[in-house]
Amino acid sequence: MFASLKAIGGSLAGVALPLNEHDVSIGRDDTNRIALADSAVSPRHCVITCTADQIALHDLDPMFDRVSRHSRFAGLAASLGVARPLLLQSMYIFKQPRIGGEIDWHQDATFLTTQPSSVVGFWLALDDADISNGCLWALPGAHRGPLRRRFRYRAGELVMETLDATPLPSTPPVALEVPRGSVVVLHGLLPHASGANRSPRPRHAYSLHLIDGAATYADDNWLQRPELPLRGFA
Ligand SMILES: O=C(O)CCC(=O)C(=O)O
Repeated sequence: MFASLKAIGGSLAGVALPLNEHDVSIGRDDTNRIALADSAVSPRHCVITCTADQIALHDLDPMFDRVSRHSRFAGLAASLGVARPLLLQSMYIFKQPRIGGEIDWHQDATFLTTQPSSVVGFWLALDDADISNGCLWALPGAHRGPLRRRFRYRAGELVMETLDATPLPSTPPVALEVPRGSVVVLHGLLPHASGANRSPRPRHAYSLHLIDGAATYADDNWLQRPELPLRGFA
């Protein structure tokens, strides 16, 4: 199992989120089962995602397909004015009791760039999320600022490129404490982060990122889906 996790982690190193070096990205193993790491393997937290050629839970797994294409998510996207929603990327995030690590401040558009920017995150709390088990944090109003970084291919290499060195505003961050079953909607330019899970309780979440098909998807984004065309909510 560890070998296949390493292989998957290698192919995804740091792509889905700004993972710390101890975090483990996991996906489908050699036999196409979802591969899970336990705390012996992952000292921090675990993210289930898919290998580069098996991109998204919502397009690969019937249960995640059903949840992701629920009419309430479709209605939410419509109410946000997303003209032609395309479900781009999804992941199941485990923040395990006491060992779940923090996720640094980032903007989702760093990883999923379109012109104009259109990425929206739907973050579904599968457990009550609070400060003690590593809830999300956000900087209110900071989505009005620039996109600061891009994680993209340059000359065949994945690089983190600084676009705008404007520091994050000094506004106090707000903890997005939510009960299980809540959806947090994340604007693609909103700087957000999450804390470590120092509690005895898990903090699981399902995160789905969509873009507007009316925008142009960058051809140097880390995530390209040539063999798995993007679909909307239908
Ligand atoms: O669940 C987390 O801890 C972070 C999730 C996140 O940053 C995202 O879904 O964009």
